[in-house]
Amino acid sequence: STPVAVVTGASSGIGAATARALAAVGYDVVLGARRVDKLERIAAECGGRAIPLDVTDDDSVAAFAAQVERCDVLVNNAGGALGTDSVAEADLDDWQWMYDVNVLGTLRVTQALLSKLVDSGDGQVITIGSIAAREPYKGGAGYNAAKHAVAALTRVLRLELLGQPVRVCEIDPGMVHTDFSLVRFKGDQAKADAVYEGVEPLTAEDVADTVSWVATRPPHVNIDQILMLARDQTSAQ
Ligand code: NJP
Repeated sequence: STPVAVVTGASSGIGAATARALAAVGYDVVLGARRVDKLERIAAECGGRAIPLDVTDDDSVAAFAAQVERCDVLVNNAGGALGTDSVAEADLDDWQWMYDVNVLGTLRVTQALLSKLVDSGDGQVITIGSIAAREPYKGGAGYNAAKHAVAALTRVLRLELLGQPVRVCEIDPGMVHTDFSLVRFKGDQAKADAVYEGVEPLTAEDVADTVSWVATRPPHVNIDQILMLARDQTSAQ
């Protein structure tokens, strides 16, 4: 029967493109996010199922997972940055959100679907991390810290699963043209646009292609970590 891919944060950007890409290589796709109207539109495009999901809410994650009968690929993509913070002036509410969505969100969804990934006989967890997990950059302390934690979680998970039929991969993109910067700058379009000055960013489809490539490697191949940057991007921008 047809393998199932679950994509979190599939209502826009990388998640939406990934849902389309995995549908195109033969997966039945389950799409989760909070904005159900957008989610349903994208699900219709790729013949998938839209299920409401807030990765910061235990009950929402449990209700989501209960509707997923089978899971061969889990793409932990829901996430983002909020605010431009320094360590000295960190906004604790922004940090709390970044930890809850990126770190605990990844943990909640992975925990909830792990037994189904094992039952698949060839499960894959593919987590969207960030260059921020590798390169510190000024103005993004909370996001840096959160994505470092996501990377640690992902690598420890792989060790815990050795000997079981589940592969674990983290894909760390650099600058990707999505709503990410608009969210980060709390709706300030001019600030969001300024991020891309002088650099042609990756597209969501570029990252989705990579997810799809990872997902279609043979079962004995574990692609551990991928760092993909825009050509003219020097460091974490
Ligand atoms: O951004 P965006 P991206 N529960 O804002 C969802 C990482 N990344 O595609 O809930 C469930 O278009 C939100 O859905 P909704 C980044 O950290 C990006 O760029 O409906 N879902 C939306 O679908 C993130 O991990 C760049 O609002 C929640 C999605 O997350 C991933 O790429 C660079 C949620 C965000 O889509 C995708 O981000 C980098 C919740 N509580 C890493 N909260 C970049 N773009 O430059 C949010 O290094 N979502």
